[in-house]
Amino acid sequence: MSIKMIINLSILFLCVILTSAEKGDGYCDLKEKTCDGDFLNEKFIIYDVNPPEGFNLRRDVYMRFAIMLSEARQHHKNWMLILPPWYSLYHWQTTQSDFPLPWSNFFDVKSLKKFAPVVELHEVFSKIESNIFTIDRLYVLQNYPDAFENGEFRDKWEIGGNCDYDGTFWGYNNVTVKETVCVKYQGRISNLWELISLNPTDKFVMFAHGEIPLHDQYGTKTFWDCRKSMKFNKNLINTAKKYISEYFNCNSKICTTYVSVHWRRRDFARSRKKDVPSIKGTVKQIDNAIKNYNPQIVNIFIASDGQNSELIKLEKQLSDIGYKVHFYLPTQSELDKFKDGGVAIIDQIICSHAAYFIGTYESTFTFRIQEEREILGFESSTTFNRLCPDKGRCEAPSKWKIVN
Ligand SMILES: Nc1nc2c(ncn2[C@@H]2O[C@H](COP(=O)(O)OP(=O)(O)O)[C@@H](O)[C@H]2O)c(=O)[nH]1
Ligand SMILES: [Mg+2]
Repeated sequence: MSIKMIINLSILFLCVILTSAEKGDGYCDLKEKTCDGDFLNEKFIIYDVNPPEGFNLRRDVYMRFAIMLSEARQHHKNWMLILPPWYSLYHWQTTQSDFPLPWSNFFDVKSLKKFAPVVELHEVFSKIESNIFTIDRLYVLQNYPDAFENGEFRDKWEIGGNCDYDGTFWGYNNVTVKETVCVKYQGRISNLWELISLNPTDKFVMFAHGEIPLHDQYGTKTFWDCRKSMKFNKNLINTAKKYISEYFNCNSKICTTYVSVHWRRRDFARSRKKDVPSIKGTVKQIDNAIKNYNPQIVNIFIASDGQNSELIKLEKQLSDIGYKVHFYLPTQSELDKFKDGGVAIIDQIICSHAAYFIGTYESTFTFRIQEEREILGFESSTTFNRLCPDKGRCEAPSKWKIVN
């Protein structure tokens, strides 16, 4: 046996030990030299989402794939999930980034890796030999025209038809695909393995319209374990904590000194007119909620994508009846650093720690705040509250309680 072979074998051995040792504490990090063996043996899935979808729906799509990949590990499938970078989101109107942003800008990727075998796309780029990243097969998922065939919704998929990939490969121009396959798909995400198994030699597989496959199970312990692993980037947390401490004099997880509201406007106020209140209606509902919950509270934190003119009106009307209204207004350097995506997360963190929260009906931005509050341990009556329309029915929000 040559010295070179011995060294190679030792590295392989070390890698096996490290990978198994790491199982309890996360998955192999491709940046570690010891994981090179893994890169050769691993296969990779990456996905893209319907271009107009926002950040918080995309977080749920991530969870579907992360859970699918984490469960696959338990059946010794050597697949990893590549985290699709954030690029040019429709709602990011102040600071559109010219380049794709990695997940580490927003999340604690080490924590994600503790739950699922995930890698950033730039980590993969640094491992491949070519300048071009070639995806073996791109499955463009499409909805069936009729989800309820014979009145029944059932899991199914079918290859065929016409389709185009309508995305941008996360802003990269060095990405190509060898083969594109159109697939009509409905039902649980784990059925994607059936598709993948049709081409067992594929190493890099991509799914476009990753929002189409659904969670196998929603709200289970595994769901919440995955959700808990989605910790935010430390700088965002620290900025939010500093704000809470400064304006609401609270340094604990569960604050008692302010109420928070997520007031979703823009496309929501236009397309869901019957679910959202007017400014006057919003003021009345916030005032009633505080009077019922704790009339001592005067501080209100508002997170919103609303226009300045609307926010000024809302602030004035609340101040007129004795409240102190707060918004998180980033400095220019914070905006440059965190971008719209980070600022939105800071808004969410501040909402999450408030004594009482009122959200917008069926907004995924609101859902993510509610989940965070469940994780923090708030009484659910302080979390699952919504703004109602000025007139007409006001359905209670669904309560997704944590399972530990
Ligand atoms: N900073 C900030 N941005 C918001 C707020 N509400 C909505 N947005 C922006 O609008 C986007 C809404 O899309 P999405 O995350 O899918 O949530 P949804 O459309 O409300 O379900 C967010 O990702 C943010 O970029 C808010 O309260 N504060
Ligand atoms: Mg949305």
